[in-house]
Amino acid sequence: MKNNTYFKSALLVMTLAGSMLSIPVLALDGGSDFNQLVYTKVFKALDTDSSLSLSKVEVQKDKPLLNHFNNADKNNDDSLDKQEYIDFKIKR
Ligand SMILES: [Ca+2]
Ligand SMILES: [Ca+2]
Repeated sequence: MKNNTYFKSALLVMTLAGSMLSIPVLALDGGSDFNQLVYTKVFKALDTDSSLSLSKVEVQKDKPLLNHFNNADKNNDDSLDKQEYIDFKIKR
């Protein structure tokens, strides 16, 4: 039962990744509703002051995002709203 083994290891990876606040969706296609859901959760977790946007300070934990902050910030207001964040994550 190859599929079963795959499922178990995928679950393990997701559990590990989730505990590190990484993105546990590497095995899935980009742009799915499920990804949107996960990114929404991570967005809220990163948005420590609940301003519904991410400042550079708030994305310190996400180095790849921090490095591409200016690319992700489409309207150049020095913060990422949820849509900017999700668009950036889904494209990668
Ligand atoms: Ca914020
Ligand atoms: Ca912005």
